[in-house]
Amino acid sequence: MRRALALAVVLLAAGCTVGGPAQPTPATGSTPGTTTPEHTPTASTPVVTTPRALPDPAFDGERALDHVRAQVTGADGGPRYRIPGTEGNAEVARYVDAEMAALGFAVTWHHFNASYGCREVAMHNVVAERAGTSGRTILLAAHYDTRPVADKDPDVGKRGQPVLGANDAGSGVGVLLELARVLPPTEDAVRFLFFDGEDGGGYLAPCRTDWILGSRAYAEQMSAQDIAAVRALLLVDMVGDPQLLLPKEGYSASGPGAHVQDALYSIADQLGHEQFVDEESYSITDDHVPFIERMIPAVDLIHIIPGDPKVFPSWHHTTFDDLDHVSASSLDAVGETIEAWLATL
Ligand code: 1BN
Ligand code: ZN
Repeated sequence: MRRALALAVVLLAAGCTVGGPAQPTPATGSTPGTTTPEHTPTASTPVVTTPRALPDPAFDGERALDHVRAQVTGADGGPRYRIPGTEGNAEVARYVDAEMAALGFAVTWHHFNASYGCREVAMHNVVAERAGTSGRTILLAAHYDTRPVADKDPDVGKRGQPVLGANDAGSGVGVLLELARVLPPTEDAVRFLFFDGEDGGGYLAPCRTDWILGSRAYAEQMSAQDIAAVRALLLVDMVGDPQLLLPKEGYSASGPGAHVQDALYSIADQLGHEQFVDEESYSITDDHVPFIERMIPAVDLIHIIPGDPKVFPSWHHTTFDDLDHVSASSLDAVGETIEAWLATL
């Protein structure tokens, strides 16, 4: 929400829609979109440049940051961890449910059980949908659970403590909740997926847990018809660092969503968001992978440090993943880019 924009956007691979049935009523008042002729790029089709005025982004990074604060702060003002199977986790699932319902979305919970640590845990993905008219669906996703152990903390004595997850969980959810408020009109249905059970993997003691449990459970139960209707899945994870860097995540770049990734980076470039680094980087086992396995075009926007063998920022999976490492301006850059991309559909 910074400035009036009148940009000519290269819409190669942006997948514009044909003007057709009336737009579904947006959940809240938002700028009416425009439509342009269909262009579905293939290897043999030429580059087509379509002049397009992007509407002034309505996304507000400060509001997204408010949602991050709300997640990490308990009713007593202390830290709220969102470890699967805990009350803090359920509280934030209810917070997401309430926020999305208040915006007019149809909210359901996808319940599943998964092995986590040494026991079976009841988990829940929160699903919120705005109906469309095109028969196609856009999926927007983030995980809301947090890691039970800060196993990369520089202080060995703190490695058994939980991660607050202001960035690693909080930032993605914050962006999606604010995006839901300003969601542009689309002919496609828009389904928000808030995943549980993403961040329990990679540590051994005392019992092994896997990553991406909620997204895997959700993708596995989707019908072939539901899968076929999905136009794209966009995942946001760890997008709040003041020094945010978003090179192109590898599985996204080499998978069926490469054209969606290209479109997003083109739009970010037009908007001047330098956090988006137009080079391919590491492949991350994140919540987009179960969808790529089902051949859905899926893109992960995740903070990776290009060329750094440590891959992630220094606060990752430490007790430093707190509000001091989340900035409204980075949330704004990511939210504005996704908002503008949605407006091209
Ligand atoms: C992303 C955020 N991830 C965890 N927290 C995914 C991940 C999987 C990261 C494997 C490192 C290794
Ligand atoms: Zn994590």
